[in-house]
Amino acid sequence: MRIRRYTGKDVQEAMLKVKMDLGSEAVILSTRKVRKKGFLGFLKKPLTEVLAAIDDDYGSKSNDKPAASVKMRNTAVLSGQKANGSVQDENDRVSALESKIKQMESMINRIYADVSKGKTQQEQKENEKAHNAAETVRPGTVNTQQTASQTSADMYKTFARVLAESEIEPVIIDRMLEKIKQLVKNPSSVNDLFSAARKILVNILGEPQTISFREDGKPTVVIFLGPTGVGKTTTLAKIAADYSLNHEKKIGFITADTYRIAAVEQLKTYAEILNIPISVIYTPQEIKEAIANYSDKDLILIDTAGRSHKNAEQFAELKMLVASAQADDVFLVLSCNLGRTACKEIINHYNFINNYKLLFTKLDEAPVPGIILNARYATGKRLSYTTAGQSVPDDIEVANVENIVKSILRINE
Ligand SMILES: Nc1nc2c(ncn2[C@@H]2O[C@H](COP(=O)(O)OP(=O)(O)OP(=O)(O)O)[C@@H](O)[C@H]2O)c(=O)[nH]1
Ligand SMILES: [Mg+2]
Repeated sequence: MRIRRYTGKDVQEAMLKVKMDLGSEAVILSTRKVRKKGFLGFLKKPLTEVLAAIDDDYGSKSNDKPAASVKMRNTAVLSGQKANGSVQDENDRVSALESKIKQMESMINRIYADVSKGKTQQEQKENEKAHNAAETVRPGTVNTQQTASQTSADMYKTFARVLAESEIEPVIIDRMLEKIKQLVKNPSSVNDLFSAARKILVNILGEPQTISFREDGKPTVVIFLGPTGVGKTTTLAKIAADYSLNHEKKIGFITADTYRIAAVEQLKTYAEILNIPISVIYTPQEIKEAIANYSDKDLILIDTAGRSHKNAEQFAELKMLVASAQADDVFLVLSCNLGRTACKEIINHYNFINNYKLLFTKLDEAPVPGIILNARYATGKRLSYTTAGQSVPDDIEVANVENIVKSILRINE
């Protein structure tokens, strides 16, 4: 891997130099403001320095192939809205967006490549576990000849086992069994139970809701909360990219995450790529002013520091921040990797918020998304988005309830 530094009067200029020299596959490792060396340097405007890297495999610039076409999946997936304008305008806009997205995608993927490498072994194990479990019971492919000889009791046992393997809370399994026994009096096969369960679960999970925009012309303020490392900042960037690139919303970022050294830089990098202003606040009291400064925006997205719910002092500060922000929408971000007990504990700690939406990340890493059902059942809060990968802005969608249910019930269609 070759690593080089580039400077420019602003980030755009420095990025252009990176692109010209290393091509579009270059990975941005960091950006920072620097001053020219020497006494006079302090009198001049700071420059932007970008540290970029490229794999040696990519060879020289001439071998650097144009970025493959990236489909604007998000446009359809997230909202179904379409941009206006002539075909030419549309083409220009799409190519501009494609190159922006490609740049972001490649940046994120490479920066986290090392982390992913470490996860590969664990993922393999989880895949094997999921595969074995799915092999044990595949409701969609159950042989009716075999099941004809099964008693109803066996069928209910099989059904309960699948739900337990999907890490569904026992109390939910019991309620499901009760309900299904009322609905399906004489099941001819276990498939009858799964068909009934499918409808019940779709109903429990309910219709997902994304950001509810204010209608009074004031900016809609949205705050992202949740435990450490669940993907709050990455998800906020994915949502910002969608609203900024696909719906031309004017966005402002506020970060209250000054706890980790790299946290502000992480959001600043997204802010620079998306051309979104960012303010950093150091105390909960500053948030009102930061929000007021964005009165010309449509959407204000607030990133918070991942806080352990077990640390009373940190959590008290978070509560103050939430109270001062008076956000229109609160997203509680939870990772599908969380264990059942941890998830229950976290949810209990966040019950100081009256109204929030559940947002689940790392669906790609979880063998089964049982936690989604457990959390929805326990809180009664709406589902919103799910994310399934590190790629900004692609790996996010409005929660697909049908797919979540199929995955919980291990239905392969
Ligand atoms: N596999 C996978 N990784 C994800 C997903 N969302 C985020 N990540 C990764 O999770 C890691 C943490 O993401 P962040 O966005 O920094 O998480 P955070 O909640 O802001 O972390 P803190 O601010 O430290 O609490 C990064 O490596 C992300 O790329 C996802 O849906 N799937
Ligand atoms: Mg963060």
